[in-house]
Amino acid sequence: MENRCGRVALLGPPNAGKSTLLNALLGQKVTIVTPKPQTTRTQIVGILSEENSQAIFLDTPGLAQVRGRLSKTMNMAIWESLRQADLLMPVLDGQIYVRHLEQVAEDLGPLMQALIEDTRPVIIVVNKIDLFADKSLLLPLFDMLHKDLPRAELFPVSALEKDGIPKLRELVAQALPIAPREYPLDQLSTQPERFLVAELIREKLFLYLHQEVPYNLAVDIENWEECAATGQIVINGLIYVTKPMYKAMIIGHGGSMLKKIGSEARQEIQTLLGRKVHLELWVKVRDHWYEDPAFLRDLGLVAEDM
Ligand SMILES: Nc1nc2c(ncn2[C@@H]2O[C@H](COP(=O)(O)OP(=O)(O)OP(=O)(O)O)[C@@H](O)[C@H]2O)c(=O)[nH]1
Ligand SMILES: [Mg+2]
Repeated sequence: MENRCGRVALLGPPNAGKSTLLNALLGQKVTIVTPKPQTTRTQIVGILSEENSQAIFLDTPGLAQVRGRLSKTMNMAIWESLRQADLLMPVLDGQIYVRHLEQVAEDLGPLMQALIEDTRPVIIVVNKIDLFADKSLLLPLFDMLHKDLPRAELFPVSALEKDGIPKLRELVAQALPIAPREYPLDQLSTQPERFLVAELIREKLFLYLHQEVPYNLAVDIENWEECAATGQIVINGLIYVTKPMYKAMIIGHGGSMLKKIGSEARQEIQTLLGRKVHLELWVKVRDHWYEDPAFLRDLGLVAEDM
């Protein structure tokens, strides 16, 4: 049997479950997930290798408006992923559109237009079907999507409950072009481990901080060392914020917030690395960090070829 290999762009509105879906497809966490929109900030690569296929998934930021240069690089990550893809995979939050069909055009207009003008294969994933019992509610949405884009496959899943995931893996593999594998069988991502560690810290910050605070912070790994005496990996993470007020909120009363975030992040980092980890977090004010292209590049928020 010939090998199939290609890039699959996960695209769609914020919070649709693109990152949850990618982790479910891979059976491992390569990208962070939170209930807040605009969690993903750049293109994240997740590689699914099977006996006769290799799907290179591109997770992307949600299609929406954010401010400044970070928003530019986020948008670039979306359109760049769209350009690179062999297979286009919009992900929609089914629960929203079964109730508000008219919102599809509002949220997805430009993306649907781009897909209509394109000839590449499309699988539209309608996610979060665990949230409603009556699956016939999906029919008007499916009808409309089919009318707009007859060549698209429509596929309902629950990424959270892994419902439909094995079948979706098969469908993706079949839609890829015939081509040799690009990455070794055991490679899961192209992002360095350091980046994923910073992301796991950011995930906990997103979970515990509210309003505008998560959107005004960035995480960088300053130092990463193996301690020969204890066998631990010592990691120093630096959390950048735009205002002293946010620094105080992240640290919390007597350091309690930062302690909780550090302890939860450390547990996940230990699972990822399979090693004992000593994690130290510091918070630093750096005004307008999101406007500094060199800094965004250092943080890994601008992909090499962007
Ligand atoms: N009930 C339910 N919730 C889901 C499902 N998939 C994702 N979620 C939840 O939806 C929220 C957003 O998930 P993400 O995977 O971060 O969404 P995203 O599309 O990557 O979001 P951005 O990165 O912000 O664009 C999280 O709270 C997930 O747990 C699903 O199938 N069912
Ligand atoms: Mg995401």
